[in-house]
Amino acid sequence: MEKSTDSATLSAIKEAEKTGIKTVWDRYAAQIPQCGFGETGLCCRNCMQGPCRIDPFGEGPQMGVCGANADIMVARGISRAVAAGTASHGGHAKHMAHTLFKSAIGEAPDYPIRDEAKLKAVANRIGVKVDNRDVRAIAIDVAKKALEEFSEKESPLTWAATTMTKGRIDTFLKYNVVPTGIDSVVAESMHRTTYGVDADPVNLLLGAVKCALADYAGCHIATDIADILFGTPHPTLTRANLGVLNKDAVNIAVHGHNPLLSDIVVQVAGEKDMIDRAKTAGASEGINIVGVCCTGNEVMMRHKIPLATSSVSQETVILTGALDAMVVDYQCIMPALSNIAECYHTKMITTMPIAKIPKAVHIEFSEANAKESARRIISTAIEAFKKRDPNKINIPDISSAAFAGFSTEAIIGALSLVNKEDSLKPLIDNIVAGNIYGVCLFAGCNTVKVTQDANYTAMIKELVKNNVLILATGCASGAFARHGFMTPEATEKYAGNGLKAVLKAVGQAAGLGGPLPLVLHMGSCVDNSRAVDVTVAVANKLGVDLNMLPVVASAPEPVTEKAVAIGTWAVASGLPTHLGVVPPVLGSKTVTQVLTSTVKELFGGYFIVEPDPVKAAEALLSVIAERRRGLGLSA
Ligand code: SF4
Ligand code: MSK
Repeated sequence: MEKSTDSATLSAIKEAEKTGIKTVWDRYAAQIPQCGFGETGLCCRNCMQGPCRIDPFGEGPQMGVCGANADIMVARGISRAVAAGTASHGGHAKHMAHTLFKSAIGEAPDYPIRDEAKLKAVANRIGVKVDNRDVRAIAIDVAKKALEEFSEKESPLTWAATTMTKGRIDTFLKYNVVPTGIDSVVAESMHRTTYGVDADPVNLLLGAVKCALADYAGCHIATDIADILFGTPHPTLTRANLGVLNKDAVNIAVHGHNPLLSDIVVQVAGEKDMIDRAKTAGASEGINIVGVCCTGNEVMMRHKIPLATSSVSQETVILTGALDAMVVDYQCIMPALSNIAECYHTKMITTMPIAKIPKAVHIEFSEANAKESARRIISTAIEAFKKRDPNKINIPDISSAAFAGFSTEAIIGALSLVNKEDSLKPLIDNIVAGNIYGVCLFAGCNTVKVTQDANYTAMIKELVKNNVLILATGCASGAFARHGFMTPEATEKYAGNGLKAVLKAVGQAAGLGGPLPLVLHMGSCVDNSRAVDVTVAVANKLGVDLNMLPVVASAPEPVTEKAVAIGTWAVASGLPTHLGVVPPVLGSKTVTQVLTSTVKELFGGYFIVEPDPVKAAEALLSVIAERRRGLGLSA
């Protein structure tokens, strides 16, 4: 199998091979064959009588020591993955909420409220009084409401209940999957999956749905507060791929998820004193911040920061030999980075108390001294720059233009330039007319198990040819950005006639002088909540529920437990959701059947597992056709 379709990644891999540095692809090769029990979800070590394994071929044991069968093991495994994903997004959201609170009471001076309009819109939505109140008072109430979401309440999670359709909420109530606390439902999931608790696979899976809906609320909180503190994104043009590293600048990569760190690093990197120090150290072009993974998305869409790479290829940024510091917060950061950094002058810098990595420098980051920490981080990078080995520099001269930052507000704003009175009308009219055949949200990662980006690039071509509007978040948008799909030129080249005409009309009305990019970049993984907001607005306008719309989701190269949580709430929200990698469920026919079929009767959404990208696109097109027929539209 080819390792990547991205020539910059391939060039970096070649460099690693030359110098004998092991990358994710080598470590994966060393793991082959991976354990068949694990791959099918048939191993359990939830207690010390185990580990237990079930023979998928029916010859060996069919039960663990306690009597747990394949269905129980697989359902418990999925449920725990969703809980871990929810804990991660929830942790990120809680961090944001604490910072908003500290900002409002004057304890986080580096985090002013930058988007009062967003603060007021969120306050209105969640029932916080706005009229004639001081911004700080509103922010305190919004932050408190957000923090209340984490422990168990009497009522459903506000950030889920106020952002979904009524039909969805009725469905969630009907199946008793309404979460009342983000942390509490994670704890409940851990409880019900521990030794000797829930042994009913369907009940376990419904528990996973409940937890996933808490994940959705966490994502939405994180998006809302990021916009309040750092500004709601609007379309901006930048570049993506390893060619964005600059040999004449101090290069600093920000990697992870939370803009609380990366946004401040970007701000401080623009200070004259910092730039002068970099220049004095010999970096004639000052400081160059580049992004990796979701924190890269956050600063790309708010500050035009170029995206170096994402997900599976994160090590390649160090392999350029021109990276002076890799600064990380949390999530999706390979521990291997610090080993690779050791082979270069690159300083690996951790910043969060819950995410330390051996051999990295730890510069603790707190809201009270954010800019000060950022200055220390940048100074460390400048010192590292002085030790660069020019012989090791190998920056592939490869990058693509990329438009980023299509927040819900930006999309609605662009549409309202076409129709002032009724901004959603152009979108709905074009869906009805078939110019937009359907909508596909691409999300999730790159995995070492798939040739990097191959699924994304093959699927998008099939879908847009058939006039499917593409939204993207997370490392999905990284893949599209690196391959030039987030440009108007890609619209001209790949979009079907109907889609092209719509993207041209909106692009021209928005003053771009050409079409909108082929992919509308909505942000980081937590910003999948933005895609829900647009979809809910359309559903409410049409007076239908989400499970009737010609909207689908796809994670063609998923990796993380967070992706499992997002996929699960996408399905519960009524979206048919494609996975390009088989999750560890095949050991249970019951669980596989529930996730790919039975769940449709309950929520309308379901998983479509298809590793072949062309077949996957065909499957999504036929789902869209079915949904269109259901609405009485031409299919
Ligand atoms: Fe084995 Fe049951 Fe313990 Fe799992 S919980 S390790 S199946 S005894
Ligand atoms: S960073 S979760 S590799 S999308 Fe959000 Fe990328 Fe997947 Fe992490």
